[in-house]
Formats: sequence, structure tokens, C-alpha cells
Amino acid sequence: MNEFALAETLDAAVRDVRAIPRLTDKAALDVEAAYRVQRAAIGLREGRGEALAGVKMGFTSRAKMVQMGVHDVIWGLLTDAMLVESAVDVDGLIHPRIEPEIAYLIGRPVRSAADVDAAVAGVAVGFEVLDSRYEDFSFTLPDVVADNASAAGYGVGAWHDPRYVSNVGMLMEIDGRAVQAGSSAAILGDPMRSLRAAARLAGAAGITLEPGWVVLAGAATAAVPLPKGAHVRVTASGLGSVEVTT
Ligand code: 0L1
Ligand code: MG
Repeated sequence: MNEFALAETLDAAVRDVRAIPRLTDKAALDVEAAYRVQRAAIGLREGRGEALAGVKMGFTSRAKMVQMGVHDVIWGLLTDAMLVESAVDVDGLIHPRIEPEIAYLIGRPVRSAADVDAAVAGVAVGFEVLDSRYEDFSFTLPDVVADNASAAGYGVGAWHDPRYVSNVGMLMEIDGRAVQAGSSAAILGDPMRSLRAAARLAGAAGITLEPGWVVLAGAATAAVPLPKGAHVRVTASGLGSVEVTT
């Protein structure tokens, strides 16, 4: 199967809400080719009218990198249709999970890591909804890269002026019960490192981070299953909270 056909397979899994076998079970796919598949699948979304809205970073904790045997973060693209205002329709997702994130707002065009520190216009607490398109949420590194790093949705709380959030406490509650607690330091030791990596990787791929784009720097804790009928609140010390229902 060629790379465009692989992108169509992933895109159909999203639209049909149907898990698929790993692409690497049948196709020889390295990470470089997997990013081309990712880009082609995003192109299909753009063809349906979605606009690029940011970047998400994945495998930003050392623990997850070791688990996957990788030495670098991965990244994916966010579109405007992925933005969750207040509710997620989990019936439209295969096996969703949610995780607490630190989000950055881009204020000026960023073409390389050198541009990014001065381009931050805001920082917020956020969440990411993950939904691997693969059966059993099971994948190899090229599979998850092709699958846009499992991105399905994201939300952000109120934007705050740029500030250091290298070690702020984060809490995720479902229906008032704490389900995950951690620190933003779990994100590469400092989420700014992840933001710089986003700028580096996007720049190398010829993508400019545009004003108004959001960068999800990574998760402060493990993701948890996102059930139907739930109320989720994610809080980061000094950044307030963001809430979502399902
Ligand atoms: O955002 C993330 O760190 C997740 C990257 C993809 C792996 C997964 O689905 O857990
Ligand atoms: Mg994430």
C-alpha cells in the first residue's frame, strides 16, 4: 500500500469510529515515511475544510520514551475541528483517553527553535483527548507517528501571560475524584523544552508555527480512559482549571 493509501486507511478509521490493525503489520514503514503518512492524513482533513491550529507533542516524559525505546519526542498536528469547547462526544471516538497538558499560545510566526521563546503569547492549563486508531491502543513508533500521535481533541483554560511553569502541580479529576496528580516537570523537565522541540521539528518539516496556534507541550501524568457521562477537571497550580464533559 502506498503512503497515501495508508493515510486514507487511518482517516477512514477516524470517520468510521473503527479500530484498525497496525499499519506495520502489513506495510514496511519507517519513522520518516510515517511522518509523510501523518501529513497526508492531515491533508485529507484540510480537504474537508479543517484548518491547522497547532502542534501536539508526544512521548515527552522520560518514562514513556524508555518504554517505547525512543530517544526523541514525537509530534502531531492539531486542527481547528479538534478543539473541544466544553463537551466531547465520546461516541465519535474509538477508545478515548484524556491527559493533563501544559499549552502555549504562539503570538508571532516561529520558523525555528531560535524564534520560539520570544513568540510565546500565553500559557494555560489544558487537556488532550487521545484516541489511537489502532486495535487495543497498541502500536509501534512508526504506527503512532502515522496516526498523528493519537491526537483526537484538545482544550485549554484561560490564557495567562507567559511565565515559567517548569514545576507546577497538576491534578486531573473525574466526577470530583482525583484520578491523576503530577508536576509539569514531568514534561521533559520543563515544558519550555518541549515547546522548543516543537519549533525545531516543525521548522525542519517546513511548517511555521503561526500566530494563534496552540502547542500542547505534553502530559504531566499518564492518560486515563475517558468514559461517557463524565465531568473532567484539570487544574495546574497558578493557571486555574479547564473542564470538559462527555
Ligand atoms: O500525547 C502523547 O504523549 C501521546 C503520544 C501517543 C502515544 C499514546 O497514544 O499514548
Ligand atoms: Mg498529549
